[in-house]
Amino acid sequence: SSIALLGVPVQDGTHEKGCLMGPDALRTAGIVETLRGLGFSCTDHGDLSPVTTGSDSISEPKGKAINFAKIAGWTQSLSDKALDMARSSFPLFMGGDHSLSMGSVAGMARYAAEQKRDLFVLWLDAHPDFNLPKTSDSGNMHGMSVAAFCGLSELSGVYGGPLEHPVNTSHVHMMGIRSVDRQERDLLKQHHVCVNDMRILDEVGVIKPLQQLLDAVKQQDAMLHVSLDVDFLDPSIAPAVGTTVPGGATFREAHLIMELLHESGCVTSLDLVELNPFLDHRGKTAELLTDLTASLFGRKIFDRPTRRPHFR
Ligand code: DIR
Ligand code: MN
Ligand code: MN
Ligand code: MN
Repeated sequence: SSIALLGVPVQDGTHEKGCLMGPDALRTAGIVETLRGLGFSCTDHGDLSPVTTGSDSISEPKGKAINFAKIAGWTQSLSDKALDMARSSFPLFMGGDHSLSMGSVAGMARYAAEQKRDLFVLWLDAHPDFNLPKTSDSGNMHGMSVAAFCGLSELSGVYGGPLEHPVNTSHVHMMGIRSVDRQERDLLKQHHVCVNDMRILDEVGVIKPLQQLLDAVKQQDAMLHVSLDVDFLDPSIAPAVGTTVPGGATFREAHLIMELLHESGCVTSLDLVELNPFLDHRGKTAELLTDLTASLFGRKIFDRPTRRPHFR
């Protein structure tokens, strides 16, 4: 089977600059070579360019949504490219900030519809990213991705009109959540999103909530998109992100999730997002993301390379 990598160097969805270097940091960490080493054929499609959307075709929403037209340009470009990549391979999207999921997930939902299958999303993040322009305190669009690809009408302008294949909100499963805005919380409840916050991982661990999702995916023969925000991980192991939140997933929790996902055989596409190499220590976060990706594609602990001493 073949993996198609795409860099999406968008950073207009966040306030902190540096995410545009994320794709190159993952390449430098050896993501292509690592996947080839696991026996996959792996093509790097380079970096995506956004389409320029004429201001007449963009209806800006009421409220705060910084760089709305630019994000619309990335989203529409990426949705088409994701659909195209999915027809021939497993798409792996390298961010870029989390607004990229507006395009990657929408594209995968279009592909799922072509296949007459449903799409589930596993959202690994400290944040639910379920804000709307009218609920967001920051106005940063990386905090609105899930609301967008679930088809909430306030954000349909990023797609140039109502979304034809929105993801069902009850098909979105979140893990690692520990920073929720007040009005975002009300929206999540209203739309029946499955939110496993950090407390749930503390109490029952990662296996049970993950198994619930995988059972649902298997039962419906659905597709599964995984979206991994660096801030899902504890800042002590993954410092290279603009929005660190204490108390994140540990190294072993993260690898266990990836190993279980591999064994399920359910995953059909992946985002690696919010990596800001400008904030990293000697590429350690890029290497951790590469190692987690390797676990998702079947690498076992005993096959992992030993890392250089400065990582200990
Ligand atoms: C916050 C932070 N909820 C916002 N979101 C982040 O700006 O809407 N998502 N950092 O990853
Ligand atoms: Mn580049
Ligand atoms: Mn996020
Ligand atoms: Mn986040």
